[in-house]
Amino acid sequence: MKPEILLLEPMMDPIKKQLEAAYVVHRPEGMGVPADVAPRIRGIATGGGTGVPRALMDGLPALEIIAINGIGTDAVDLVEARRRGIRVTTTPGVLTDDVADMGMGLLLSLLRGLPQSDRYVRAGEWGHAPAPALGHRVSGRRMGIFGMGHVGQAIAARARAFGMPIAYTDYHDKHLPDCVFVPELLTLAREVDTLVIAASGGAGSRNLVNAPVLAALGPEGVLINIARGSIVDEAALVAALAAGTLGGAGLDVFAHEPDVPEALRTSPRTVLQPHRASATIETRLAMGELVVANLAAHFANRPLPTPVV
Ligand code: 8YV
Repeated sequence: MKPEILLLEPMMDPIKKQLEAAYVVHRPEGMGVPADVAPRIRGIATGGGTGVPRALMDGLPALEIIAINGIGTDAVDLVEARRRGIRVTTTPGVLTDDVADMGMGLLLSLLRGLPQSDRYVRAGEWGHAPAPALGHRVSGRRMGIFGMGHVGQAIAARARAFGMPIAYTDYHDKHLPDCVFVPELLTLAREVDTLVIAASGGAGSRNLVNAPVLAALGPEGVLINIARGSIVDEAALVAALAAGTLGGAGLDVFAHEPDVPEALRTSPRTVLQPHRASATIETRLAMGELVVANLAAHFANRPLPTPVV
């Protein structure tokens, strides 16, 4: 008999087909699982942002494995997973470049005003209405990276090609060439004009990018977030953008997705994306293959390719 699993986020067709070939796949409406199905669920495939709500986890007594289609584990209670002996896997490595690309894309879009100019051309305004406002130079800006893991280092590699001096904050000095380690985030924000968040989400990083950090970035400073919305005090961000004490923000992630505060949606100082940093065909296929491989290994009693728990 095929094991039964929950699929909590849509996945690409070839991945979905592989899952359906190997498992009885249930796609719950919202997060509600019918009472007769819940006791039979042995696995979950979910996204990094969606994770598994604790109430759902608690209602699945036979749950053995959570395969996250992403690298973030902040939406899964890992302590509880360990306690219950539930395995947890992620998809490291395969999405690093795409996420870093999105970070640079947001930075370029924001500072060069690409969305505004695109709208201007599409609207047939070119030659008929005043040109969009001048943008700001990207090359040579002072890059600060908060969280120097794989994604942070991929951003550093790109920033280097843009002639940017690079500084970063992390738990400890990683002794990286051409990158200055700054232990305090507030100090980092004072020393740079471009802050890219590439840190992990979760309780340890909640609201660390707060009003003082945003004020330290300053009116010429910009914030780029391709990590987790929870890391930013969103109310403080809204206030700083409205007051012009922060120059701008390029955001792929938000505190309460998919809800985005109206002030961010209407601000001329923002460029926004709906959590899309890993959303390329190539990467989503590679991520999905890892989800499939982890589930397959688990149900065949083989070592998991990319376990976290
Ligand atoms: C994905 C993510 O958008 O890696 C993560 O943790 O949040 C993203 O890559 C997501 O996991 C896909 O649902």
